[in-house]
Amino acid sequence: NFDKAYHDLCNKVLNEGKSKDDRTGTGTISIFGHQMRFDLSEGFPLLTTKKVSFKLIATELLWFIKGDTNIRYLLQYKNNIWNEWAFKKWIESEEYNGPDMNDFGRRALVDDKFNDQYKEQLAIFKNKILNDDNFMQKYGDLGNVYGKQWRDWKDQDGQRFDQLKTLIENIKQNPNSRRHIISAWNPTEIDTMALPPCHTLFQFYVKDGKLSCQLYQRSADIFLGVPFNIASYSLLTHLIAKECKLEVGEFVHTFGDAHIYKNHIEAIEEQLSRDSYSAPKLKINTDKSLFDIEYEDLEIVDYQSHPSIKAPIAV
Ligand code: DHF
Ligand code: TMP
Repeated sequence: NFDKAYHDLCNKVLNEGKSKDDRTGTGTISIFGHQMRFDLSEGFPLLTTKKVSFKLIATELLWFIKGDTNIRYLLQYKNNIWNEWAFKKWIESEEYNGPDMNDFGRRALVDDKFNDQYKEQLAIFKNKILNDDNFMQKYGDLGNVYGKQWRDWKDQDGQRFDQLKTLIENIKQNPNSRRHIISAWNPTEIDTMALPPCHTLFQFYVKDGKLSCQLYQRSADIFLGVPFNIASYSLLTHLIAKECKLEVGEFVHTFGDAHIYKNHIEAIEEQLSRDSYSAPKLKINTDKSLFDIEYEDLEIVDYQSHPSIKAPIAV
């Protein structure tokens, strides 16, 4: 049962984690190094002890696969998960002349009047990303984040390299290879990114006609990020397996700094008090290639879950 691996991680961090300050000023409890395994032939690992949105996960993954780094595509699917990091670049720019939005993530939590102003500015921002092409190109882009590195890595001579296409060709032609790797961590481009990649590097492994994937996640927000990351890489494994005419094997999830933000502890305890349901199933209702699949081709069936649990994200 997939929820158990996640609950075990939560319990380990709650019990053994040490208090650690972090970039966002929120404060965490953290451990360094952990691994979970999910056998994808047993079902699709969308957590059931809280409701997790498959739509947000799938549209984000398809956005990476397209090589897109601009949040307009996400907003077109009503996916708001990357807004804060684009908004931050906008309010720190020369052109922004609205009310002071410095440190908006933390101030919005403690100051109701500020929160109203922030909501208003964010709504204006989203509207301009969706409707103003120039503005979208300038301020909707998160820099050279995942999609760019997966599909259009640039070497020192400016030559482009498509890691994802190359990976798929290599899996097809030389399944036994131990070099099926994609890296989103491009050290000389980190300073262009709105957020340096958390899911940093992943490797595929083929045995007995089954495709497995292991992810190294350098930094993991256990309550908000990890449920998305598990499902996202599991979906990617299904999509690549289908493309390579393989069955799915395991998703192995390896962590560096795995942390629970201090303002998520109550939410996690609520989730841990719940019993899990059996896992849902993924259906891919198309024979399109991986590069052409759209959200509408994907379906999660038999997903029964407890209600969602809201918690603030650390920006
Ligand atoms: N920053 C931090 N501090 N933690 C993250 O997990 C994180 N993830 C990012 C970007 N920056 C981050 C990208 N992925 C949500 C989930 C994943 C994600 C960003 C945000 C999130 O807020 N999930 C909510 C629902 C959001 C909604 O419905 O719009 C949740 O309850 O799962
Ligand atoms: P950091 O760059 O200071 O490590 O902050 C990134 C935060 O975002 C950290 O809490 C981890 C979290 N995160 C995830 O857990 N999963 C993700 O997919 C992303 C993008 C971020």
